[in-house]
Amino acid sequence: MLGFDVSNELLHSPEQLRARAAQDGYLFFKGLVDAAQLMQLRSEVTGLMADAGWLAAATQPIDAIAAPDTAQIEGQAEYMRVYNQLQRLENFHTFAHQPAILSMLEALFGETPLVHARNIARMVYPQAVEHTTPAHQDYLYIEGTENTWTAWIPLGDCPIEQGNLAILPGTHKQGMYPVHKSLGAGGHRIDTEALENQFEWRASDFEAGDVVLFHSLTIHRALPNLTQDRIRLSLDYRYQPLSEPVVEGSLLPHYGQQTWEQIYANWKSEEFQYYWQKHALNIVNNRAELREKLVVK
Ligand SMILES: O=C(O)CCC(=O)C(=O)O
Repeated sequence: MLGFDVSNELLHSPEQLRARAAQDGYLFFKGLVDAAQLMQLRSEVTGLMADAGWLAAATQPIDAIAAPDTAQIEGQAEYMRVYNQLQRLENFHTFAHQPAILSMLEALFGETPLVHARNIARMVYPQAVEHTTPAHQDYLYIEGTENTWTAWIPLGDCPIEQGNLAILPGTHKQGMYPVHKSLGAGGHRIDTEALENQFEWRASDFEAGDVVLFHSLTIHRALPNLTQDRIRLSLDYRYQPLSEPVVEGSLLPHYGQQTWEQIYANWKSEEFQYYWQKHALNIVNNRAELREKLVVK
């Protein structure tokens, strides 16, 4: 599989940045975010996993090595117990406001970006390959403006075999594709076989600090985690132009199992609490029929 094109040289050329984004539907940057802060967050997340007994005895928590013969699967009770603790980490949410991401997006959007509040982390086990995130377009789940971009950021170095994100560049130009019910994040899969004559999948190894961002209509999926015992850890943060429509769900905690008040309970700073309330947002409803129309029966 071809690697991502690196766009760092476009960071100071907004027009070229916009042209590449319009052409490919994704942008990949080496070392865009602060690797030391990212590793601090990794140590907090893996600390929670170690406390929960998820990691192999006599290993360093930071390495996220799974205890033998275990798999935690997103949505299941034990996964959610730890995930809800992760959701209360201040650094997990504040990291979405990394200045380098925001200034790049300001150039891309030509206006101030809105950081969605519904931040997501993934803890993906090699023993759960059937739950690998299937090919999909984020707009199905996010709605609001199509001009929403997801930043996918592994929590540390992440070689391709840990199950990195793969992208089908150019697929953001033809609207929404039909979906089939599926296992894995989101629960719906686009059948990409026919598209692969026209478009080519890309994916890359990541070093701590590398970021890939993609448009809400760009088809992407996760590759299987083919390692023996390494848990793939990654972040999904979402952004859109401040003036464009946003649905309320994008401003609520992921999974909705706890309130912002509970999430903020032990935070040290108020700077990034309820930050979106400072803006007069264009809040719109979900289109209830969107998914209904796209699911192939
Ligand atoms: O990291 C993953 O497995 C899924 C990420 C993704 O596709 C998404 O959040 O849209």
